[in-house]
Amino acid sequence: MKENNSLPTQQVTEQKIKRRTFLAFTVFTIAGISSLGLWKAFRALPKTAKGLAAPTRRILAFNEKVNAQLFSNQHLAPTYPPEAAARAPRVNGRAGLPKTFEPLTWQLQVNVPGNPQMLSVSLRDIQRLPKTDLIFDFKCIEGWNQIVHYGGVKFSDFLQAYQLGTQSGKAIDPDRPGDWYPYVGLETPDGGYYVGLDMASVLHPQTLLCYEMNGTTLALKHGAPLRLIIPTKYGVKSLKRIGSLTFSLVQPRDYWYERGYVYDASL
Ligand SMILES: Nc1nc2c(c(=O)[nH]1)N[C@H]1C(S)=C(S)[C@@H](COP(=O)(O)O)O[C@H]1N2
Ligand SMILES: [Mo]
Repeated sequence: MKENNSLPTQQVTEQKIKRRTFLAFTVFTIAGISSLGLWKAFRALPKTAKGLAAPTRRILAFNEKVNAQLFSNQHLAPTYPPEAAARAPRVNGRAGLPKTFEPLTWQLQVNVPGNPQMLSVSLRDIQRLPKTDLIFDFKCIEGWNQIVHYGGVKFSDFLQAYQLGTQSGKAIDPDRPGDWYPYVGLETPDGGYYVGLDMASVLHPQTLLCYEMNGTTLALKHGAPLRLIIPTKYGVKSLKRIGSLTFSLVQPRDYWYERGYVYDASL
């Protein structure tokens, strides 16, 4: 016996078309109204301190935990030859960079809990430490990226040289994370821009305190005299014009976190 596989032809009457049109309109209207309702209900949910609905912030916090577990100092961002670097990289973000700034009298202020203004470090002091060059793909959350060439001191070398970053006051020991201050906060001299970083990311070998770009003095618009470069995170964390560096037991304030972004901004 053979079955007839072809679909049965059907006479579609005008009445049917009308009925279906009506049905489609009704369904779409209800769907539209209810999603608007859901959206409104979602917006009405209690906000966390950081301007996001609590469930959104919970999801972001969960993702950050997963990222922290996956983080490793052995994972390096890809690097490139110097010729690949942009000659005049894009300038993005001017928060905390007023024109009135005086670079010649600048010093880096280092603070530890209970002892603010513990240490001031001049640019010369920093330039005496071993220099590291890094050519990598800089990524901004706004959706652009470009290969840039920065030069400076490894953050970890700086901490080693000044015996900073531990609660015991001893030199940082990679095998004793319990002794590290868990966070470092960086701020521009005027406090107009600020980021918080976890110590594991600060100790990553490609995290640099930079005073050079393309082999010459860093321009003010790119963060002179000293800027952070942290290739394991989006550009938002690479603070330009560091004024102070503060070790902390709690998450330091963070400019874009306060405006609803994830805290860790890791790639
Ligand atoms: N002081 C300060 N640093 C900052 C910003 C800022 O607004 N102010 N913007 C950040 C963002 S979002 C990006 S993408 C990079 C851009 O660095 P560039 O201007 O050197 O390309 O700087 C970061 N550091
Ligand atoms: Mo950015």
